[in-house]
Formats: sequence, structure tokens, C-alpha cells
Amino acid sequence: MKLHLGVALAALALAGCSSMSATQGAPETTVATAVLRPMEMPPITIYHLEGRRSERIVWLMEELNLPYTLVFKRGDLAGSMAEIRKVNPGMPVAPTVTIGDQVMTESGAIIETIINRYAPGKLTPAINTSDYADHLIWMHHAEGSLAGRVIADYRVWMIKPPTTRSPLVDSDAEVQFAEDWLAKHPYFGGAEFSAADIMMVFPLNFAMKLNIVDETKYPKINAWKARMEERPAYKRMLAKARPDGLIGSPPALPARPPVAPRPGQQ
Ligand SMILES: N[C@@H](CCC(=O)N[C@@H](CS)C(=O)NCC(=O)O)C(=O)O
Repeated sequence: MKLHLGVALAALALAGCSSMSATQGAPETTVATAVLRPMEMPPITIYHLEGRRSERIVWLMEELNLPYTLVFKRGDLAGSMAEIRKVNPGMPVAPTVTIGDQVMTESGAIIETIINRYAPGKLTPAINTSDYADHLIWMHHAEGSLAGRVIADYRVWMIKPPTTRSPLVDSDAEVQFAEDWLAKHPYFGGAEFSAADIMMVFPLNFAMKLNIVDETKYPKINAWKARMEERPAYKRMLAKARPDGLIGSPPALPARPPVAPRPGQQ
């Protein structure tokens, strides 16, 4: 039997958490009951830059068939950024999302909030499976490790191409790690499509399309990306969030001269 987060929390509630009185200082039942059934969803607005990470949230909402308002200036990244600054002057990044009157950043946090509140159990493996832990690893790896490393490498290469590979985990190692995973699993969350796949598309596209890694070396990732692009919700996202194709892309790295392998490796 699959045990989802909502069911697990319901079991906790039945075991007594929710029946504790206020005088015992226990939390109210709202936490447990909220995840059992979807919470009522306030208006959600996605402040978007075409071709950037805010596509993740549009794609998520399309997968979940949830309503949202999309704000951006078509073909005008600076204009779209001005819209973001109006609601989020302290950290003007895409995605910026308002859920009711709360302003959120960090695509992973936004995705987990929307799923756990308004679509509990969706696009998330059952909590008692190993897929659940793998799904969470990739949910967080996408930004916490992969995106940071490929963007750092891109910036370094733009300033001064290195002549030897770093002894630390670099973009090639990152993308190879994802390739090796997909050689054994159909999705980043394991057996089924999950929000981890939504998180992983952007940094892998960034690494491959900007020539930070050689995209021909990763057949599993290419096959997985083709499957993602075939999803009806992904196509609806493209039509709404990238109506004119990619605009204002950073330049790809020039063809890379061979780099000496990292010490101890071929
Ligand atoms: N870790 C954040 C990254 C957000 C982010 O940096 N977004 C980019 C667009 S893809 C941005 O808005 N950059 C503007 C800037 O850095 O000034 C997330 O996953 O939401």
C-alpha cells in the first residue's frame, strides 16, 4: 500500500497529536487536516522571465491543472524584471510568486508549497518508498548543486578558460552523475514522473545548450529531455510562457579546447 505524506500525517493526528488540548501546547489540527485534503488555494501569480526558471512553476501548474496568473512583458526581459522588482525589490529573481499576499522565491520551495498545500501527494512518490528520498535529493540537487556549479563554470570559462579540470566536482561530473542516474531510472524521482524532473530540466538545458558540457556525450539525458518536451503540460507551458521561443539567451561558450583531465583520472 502506498503511504503518502497526507496519510502519514493523518495517522499522526489519529495517534493523538491533534487531540491534544491547547493547554498542552500542542499544535492545532490544521497542519494534519490541511495535508489530508487540498487546502483552499488563494490566487497565485507567477512573475516570469521568458526562458528562465519561472517556467518551472508554470509547468507545475499546468501539470496540476491549477489556475494561476502569469505576469511578464512579452519579448522584453528588462520590462518583465521591472514587474518582478515591483513585488520583490529586495530579491528580484524569477520565479517570484505570490500566493495570496505572501511573496515567495526559490523554485523548489514554491513547488513544494504548492504541492503540499493544494495538490497533496501529486507529483511526489509515496513517502514510504526509496523513490521519495531520491525525488527529494534531485529536487534539491537541481539548484543546490547542479545549477550552482554549471553557472559558476560558465562564468569562469567566460572570463578565462581553464587549462586543467578542477579537482572538485565540476559541470562534467555533475552532468555525468545525472546521466548515470537516468541509465538506471526512467525519471529523477525513480519510477514515475515527479516534480524533481521539473526542477532538473532548466540546469541541464543550461549546461548543454550553452556548451558548458558536450551535449552529444549524454544520450540518456537527451532521451529524457525529449520525453519531457512531449508532455502536454510542458507544451502548454511553452505556448504560454515562451511564446516567441528563447529570447535573450546568454552566449554559448565557444568550442572548447581539450582540457587536461583532473588528477588521477583519464
Ligand atoms: N535558486 C533560485 C534561482 C533564481 C534565479 O537566480 N533566477 C534567475 C533567472 S533563471 C534570475 O532571476 N536572475 C536574475 C539575477 O540574477 O539578477 C530558484 O531556483 O528560484
